[in-house]
Amino acid sequence: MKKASIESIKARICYDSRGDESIETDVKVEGFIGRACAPRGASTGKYEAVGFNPNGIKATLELIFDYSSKLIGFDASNPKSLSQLLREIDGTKNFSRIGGSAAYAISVATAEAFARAKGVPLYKALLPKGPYLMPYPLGNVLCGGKHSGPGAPDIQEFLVCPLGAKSIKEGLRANIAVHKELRKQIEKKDPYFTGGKGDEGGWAPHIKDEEAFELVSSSSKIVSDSLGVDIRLGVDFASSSLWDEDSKAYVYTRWGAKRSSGEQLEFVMELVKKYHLFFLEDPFHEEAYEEFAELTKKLSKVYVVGDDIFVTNTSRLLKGVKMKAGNAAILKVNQAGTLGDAMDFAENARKHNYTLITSHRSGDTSDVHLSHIAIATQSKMIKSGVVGGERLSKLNELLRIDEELGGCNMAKLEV
Ligand code: 2PG
Ligand code: MG
Repeated sequence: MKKASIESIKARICYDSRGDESIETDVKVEGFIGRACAPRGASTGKYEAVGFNPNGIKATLELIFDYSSKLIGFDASNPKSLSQLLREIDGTKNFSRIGGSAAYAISVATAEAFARAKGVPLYKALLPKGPYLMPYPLGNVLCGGKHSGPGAPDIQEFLVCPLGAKSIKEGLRANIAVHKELRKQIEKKDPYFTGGKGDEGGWAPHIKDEEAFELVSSSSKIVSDSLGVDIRLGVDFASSSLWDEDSKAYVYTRWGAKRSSGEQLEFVMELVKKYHLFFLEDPFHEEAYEEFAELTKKLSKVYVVGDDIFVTNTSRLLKGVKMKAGNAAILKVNQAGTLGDAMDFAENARKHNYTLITSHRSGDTSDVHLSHIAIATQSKMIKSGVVGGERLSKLNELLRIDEELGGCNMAKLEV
């Protein structure tokens, strides 16, 4: 697509779904404004881009103003060259001066402004020739770990995915139905359940992990049978949050269990068998390449997914490729910092046959870019919760894209 340059950049402080401060930018390209507000994680990886300037969000804002003079006039058509320029200006590896939130907001807003200037949707501006396939919605129905209070399970996310869905409409309907059915099941166990939810909109009941597996599994089965759509279970262990370096063990405080790496591997294998899990995110902590490789070798037709271990960083992914650690990767633009870097990560993941899953953050905004990025990176799944305004904004956007494309085929999964 023909070049177009950045005309202005404006930044402000906005709030994310947890009520935490975030950076939003308006970028103007050929008179068209693109706007993006950065999301923020709670279970962040050690190697992610740094969120803000160490002196805080105000210092971050001032730096955006500072950097703008070097960005104005720059070509907005190519996220990768913009990313390179931002890195050069920042002079750091992980955006520790300007902050990853600013890098995110500038790069995503620029891409949106460019798409608007060209009169095409963002996914088409990023992937002009297609093919366009719908990612399967992977939805958090029950929250634990760092996304909920101390009474909820240790495991961070109990996920469902409608693998049998033939369209995004059918898929979203199935996930929402599981979320509703699960509430009924929880209330049967606990008549005083307050309806409390975790950060990503999944229920956050006062139950143990084993019970959570049973309830999510039975709810999915009920919905699967009634809608005639195969629904499978997945888990984000967010193991870096459970790992205790001193005792070299995964500590499940609420469960009352401590598992060595070997025991964790056995535990994960048992869960796969018992609940027919198809998706295992961060089953080990962020340095555990060898354990990831061992588990990947032992399983077939299961996604062993790296989030905190790869942090949307191409060189960390390539180390995984070399060691055969995992077979799938989470893509979070703000982990990388810029959209250009995240797209480079996506290309490498596809090249090495790692299945891509584009993901929200636990603290998110009502922006809809995630859906476009998932399609443009040819992600097979999109992890974006099930309910809640900041989750549904993205899922509803998929419905609009589906309509615009005249009904879009679902991506192909290998499970
Ligand atoms: C994760 C994410 C999103 P956070 O661990 O995958 O679900 O959580 O944004 O808190 O890192
Ligand atoms: Mg994760």
